Amino acid sequence: MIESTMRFLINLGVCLITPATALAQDINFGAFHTPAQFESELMRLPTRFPGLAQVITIGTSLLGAPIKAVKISDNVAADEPAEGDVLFVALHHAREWISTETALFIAEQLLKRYSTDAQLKADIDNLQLWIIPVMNPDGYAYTANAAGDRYWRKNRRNNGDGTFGVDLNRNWGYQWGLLSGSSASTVDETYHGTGAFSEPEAAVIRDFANSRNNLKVLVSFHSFSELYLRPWSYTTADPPGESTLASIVQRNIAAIAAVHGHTYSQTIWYTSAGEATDYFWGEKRIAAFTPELRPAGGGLGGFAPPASEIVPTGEENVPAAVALLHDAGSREVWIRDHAGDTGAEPSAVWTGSGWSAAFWESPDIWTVPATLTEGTSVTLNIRVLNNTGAAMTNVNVAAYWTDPRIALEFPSLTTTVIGQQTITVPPAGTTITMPWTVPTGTNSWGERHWCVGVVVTHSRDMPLTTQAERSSNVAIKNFSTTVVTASQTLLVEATNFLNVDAELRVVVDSLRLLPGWRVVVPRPAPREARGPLSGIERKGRLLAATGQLLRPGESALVPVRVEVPRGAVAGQSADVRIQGALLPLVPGRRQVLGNGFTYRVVVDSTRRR
Ligand code: 0X9
Ligand code: ZN
Repeated sequence: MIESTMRFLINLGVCLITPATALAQDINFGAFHTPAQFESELMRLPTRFPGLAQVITIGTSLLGAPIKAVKISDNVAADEPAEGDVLFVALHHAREWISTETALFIAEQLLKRYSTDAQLKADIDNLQLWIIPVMNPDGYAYTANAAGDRYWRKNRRNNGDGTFGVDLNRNWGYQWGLLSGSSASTVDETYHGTGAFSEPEAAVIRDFANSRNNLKVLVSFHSFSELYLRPWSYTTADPPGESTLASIVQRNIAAIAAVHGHTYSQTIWYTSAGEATDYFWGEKRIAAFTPELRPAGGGLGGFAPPASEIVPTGEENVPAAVALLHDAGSREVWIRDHAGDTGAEPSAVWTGSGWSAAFWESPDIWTVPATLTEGTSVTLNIRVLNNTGAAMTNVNVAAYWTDPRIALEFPSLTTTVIGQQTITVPPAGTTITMPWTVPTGTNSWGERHWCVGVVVTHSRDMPLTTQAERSSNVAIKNFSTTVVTASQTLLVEATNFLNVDAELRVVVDSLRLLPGWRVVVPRPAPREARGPLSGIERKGRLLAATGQLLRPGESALVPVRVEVPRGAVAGQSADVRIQGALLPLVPGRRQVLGNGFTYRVVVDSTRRR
């Protein structure tokens, strides 16, 4: 009787005290969580941080377990597609428990610091952060099950031959199946599965990432060895944009080392094809990294370090995560992609028939003289803007040129360095100059067109992609080494690179024409066998000519002429932008032809109307 009364009182006491303390109670990282404890801590975050944290189920594992993501953002219940997205994933590999603990540790730290760290708050307010701490729930359950195996790596696919499991970090669709640190043998720890994305766990993360409007960076946490890896994984060769990735890796390694003195290394001694970060960089040019957490060494036991390693591992990885959020969420130093660019990313989007803005026409990149004669040395001018209100020191500005028909990203394997400077950018911005020897001859498509790209990097504001329209740190400018006079006709060449018949659409943007100037696009010659022409249409400042049908592989030359009024003075000039697109005759997406070009048209003394 006394005993039961006592129990009642104790329980009552617990009932009275629990609600307040449970909300305030931090997660205990003094021991590895069981999967059930982990789940309950995860589900407690939205209650502890209302309006800021949400847990959603993004898909289901092979054996039917939910795959969950913690979303951290202001207005957390609303999807804000204009904001950038950041994705952290852990536990591709079941036994790498410290990666899961670290993902949860980072989530809790960000949520706790949000209210006191104004910079972090601003970045989170400007982003949607998604943390998927357990990508492989079936494997996780198996490693925690006494009847299972603490050192299980793969998922729990029954391969049908007495073996189980696919290595989820060999199942991604970039270079999938290449026998480079990836195995076709079901029994192997690196078995790649029956096809790219054969495993629902990898497909769920891929689909979730693709459903995001504006994914900027991916971190895939693993253990162990204390490394901070970047693509490529499938080969030891450098990827396009290697220096962009390497700068981030070095900055993050320094941030990690500053906490407890553990300096993570940049390289691993083996390759792995079908790995997650290769997919994101290879397919999408989204910066992606693989930190391999503590410990630095050890055999199998390295996957089960002492629980006392959890907190320091989490602590040293928070600053690198915060730095990536700032890269993604802020715009400290930047260059405009077009005159209307505010720094928001993307600065232009494909609308189905053209780009919403000419992002290859940065007003902050120009030459003196403006007219380019091949082989001559000109002065390249670059204006760098500063959004912080204070001088920014140690800003690295790198300029490159390339053949825009080969690659339109900076840097890439085919870009040539024009120059590189480390500068201070005052609040009002600054313009730097460097000499550039104008390329001679023609590009790979036989055109006298070249593209200059500029990349601005600061340790607090790094580019997360090599593509101008998706990064305020990257800007490009197309140049033509041909100057046409107003009496000449431009011949614009377009090739149908699709494998179906397509209608050619040429759009001429007369935005910069002086009053009275006119662009003339002759009606394409009729081809009876290929249907009627739809002719020429004028919409605002755009002149569009459609109707020319091209077989696959076929090219057309479209004449474009600029007519100037009688009063035009010799030497006056205007830039005419020309963009081509292909409209497939079978249902399909319109395809843009290259990035378009801008011709400089000058009035010469022999002009006529
Ligand atoms: O092999 C893997 O999937 C990763 N290492 S782990 O010990 N956690 O399994 C490394 C993936 C990244 N690999 C390279 N960058 N080569
Ligand atoms: Zn791993």
